[in-house]
Amino acid sequence: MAKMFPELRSSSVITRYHGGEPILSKKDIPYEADCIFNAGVVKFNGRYVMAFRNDYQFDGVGAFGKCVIGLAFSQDGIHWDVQDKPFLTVEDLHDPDVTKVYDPRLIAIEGRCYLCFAVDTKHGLRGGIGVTDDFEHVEVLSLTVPDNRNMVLFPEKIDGKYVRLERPFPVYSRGGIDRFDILMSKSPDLVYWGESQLLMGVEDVPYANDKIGPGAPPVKTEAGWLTLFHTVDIDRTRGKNGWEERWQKRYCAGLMLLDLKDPSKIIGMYKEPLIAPETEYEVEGGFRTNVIFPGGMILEDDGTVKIYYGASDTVECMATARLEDLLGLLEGR
Ligand code: BMA
Repeated sequence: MAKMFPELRSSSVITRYHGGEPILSKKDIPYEADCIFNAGVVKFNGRYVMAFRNDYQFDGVGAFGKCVIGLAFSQDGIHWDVQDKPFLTVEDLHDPDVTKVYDPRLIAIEGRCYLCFAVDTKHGLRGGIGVTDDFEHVEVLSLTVPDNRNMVLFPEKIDGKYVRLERPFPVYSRGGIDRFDILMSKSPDLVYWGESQLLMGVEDVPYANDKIGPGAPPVKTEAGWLTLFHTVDIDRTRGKNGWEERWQKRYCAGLMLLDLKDPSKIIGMYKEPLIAPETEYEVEGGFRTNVIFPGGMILEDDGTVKIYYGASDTVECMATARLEDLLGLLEGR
């Protein structure tokens, strides 16, 4: 039987903004919206940009009829002006196979803004990479084969190549259950990807027993690439909430450090969750329970780190920490 983790707590170096109150939720959206979560955030040309997921038209049972990606701008990374229409929809992809776009991440590379996103199709889940220069249109550069998602890009080329972290879903070869790991691939042009290799297995995370996946795009520090990932532990005794008959998973945010020159080397990992679900919004205020889903991390000039995460698939929240405190958590350095 899988190991259980009854109590998981957030690190004391983390401070939740306003005690865990959302920084963005449906009341802030000027068009039809219900659940606002799993956002990507980047600092780009002097302002903060957020791409967020909006699930709406809840069927009252367990699913939403619509899901779009919205966009917001901010001067301080906390208060947001939401654009008056969605940024990326299923229709924008002009592909009859696509049924849903969601879970965006934003990355600035060489003066352009890139978007990674998940795509559900009638033939599997795919990971998309797009680029925008005007924050009106997205040019889609590539889509993975199924099943893969949770992709993040590094903010610069390493050894002349673009690098991404990703999370395929190898169900067939993993015993028919969730045992999903983080892989890394490289590309000369963001279109053709290869040199794929395992970065971290779920068994390498002491507090996960189900799956892991990339979270926020890596941030460059003198010590290495600092990055957040999500982790899932499952406990079969967990029960019902508002969304599903049996929601037995808990999502946390994890922290690791990758070698600057060779990011396939993990040079530090915090052996406990950086953020575990604890506040009302995170534990039971949403459509799901116990979900922290990190999608953005920004290092400010004064050494403060802003961490953006979806809480229980319903609202977007933020926490801060000092870079030196985050680095101090990492074992193996
Ligand atoms: C994952 C994704 C995320 C979501 C999480 C928790 O599989 O679908 O978008 O936040 O589950 O429900």
